[in-house]
Amino acid sequence: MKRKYIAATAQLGPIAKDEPRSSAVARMIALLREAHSQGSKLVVFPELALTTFFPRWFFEDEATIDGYFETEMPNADVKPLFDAAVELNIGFYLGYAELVWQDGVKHRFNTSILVDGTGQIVGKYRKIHLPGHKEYESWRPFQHLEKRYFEHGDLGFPVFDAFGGTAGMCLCNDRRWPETFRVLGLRGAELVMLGYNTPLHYPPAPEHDHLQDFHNHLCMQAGAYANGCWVIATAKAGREEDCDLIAGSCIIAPTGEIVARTQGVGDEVALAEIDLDRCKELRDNVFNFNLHREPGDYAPICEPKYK
Ligand code: ING
Repeated sequence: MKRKYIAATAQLGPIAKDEPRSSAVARMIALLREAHSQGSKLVVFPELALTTFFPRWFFEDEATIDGYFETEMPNADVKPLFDAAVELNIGFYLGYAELVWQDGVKHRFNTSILVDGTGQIVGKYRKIHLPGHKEYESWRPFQHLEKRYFEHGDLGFPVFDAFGGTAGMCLCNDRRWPETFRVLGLRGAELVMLGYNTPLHYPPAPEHDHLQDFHNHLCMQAGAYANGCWVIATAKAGREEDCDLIAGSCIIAPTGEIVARTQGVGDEVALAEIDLDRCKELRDNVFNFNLHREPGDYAPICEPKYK
């Protein structure tokens, strides 16, 4: 695959609580075709793109919770998306809730995969920075129970030889932590893909609600610039089950410039031609890690958080 090609962010509007996976998949196939018709070779879908953002509710029933998870990937519901990608020879990033059994123990992760134009899964990531809380908190207008439903990702921040270069992934809250982009940057990531579900209202600090779009782009533009990488970030957006989710899906150049973004809060693609060779403009100069980094002075970054 060449190092210069058209890529797309494929934003999804709300997915209703009772909306079947087949509906979300059909919507994503339509976006895939739209992106392909405009020359795209790679499409990034949101975090948890197959269902509504279920961590907004408190569930006790195990079967209800498990109903939001995929036990195999691909599976019958998602296969049409894989088939469309193969038909169009287009790669994609997909976020979903992963249920996996390891040594007889059930594990649940907030997961994303990279799928190439032949339908092969070429990379997997499990969300490391889980926001929100573990127990029901009655004061909140809606819950954010990612710490209850997902385990801390156990795959680290891997990079993959894919899409013409070195690609990495993260998920939603990960993007707010500079360490995410720096670890991927140190591993040579030229392209970081991520999906997000970000409520407009942040109950612990409502005085920041009007800053959600600013903070969304701030952290990713900084991550792209400080690590000389492209960022493609895709929202699940709009008013989903009475909860407003921000949009702002975008493609960010290694310079930190937003070169494409969605305009609405529904299903929408935005495209840009990305040139992976542009990463060198930063990585050979202002962010030449070998020349300018001083890890000897960074120890506190890696100190354990509990004394
Ligand atoms: N959602 C949000 C995010 O990090 C959040 C949680 C919202 C944290 C607003 C801070 C402020 O974008 C997910 N799914 O991580």
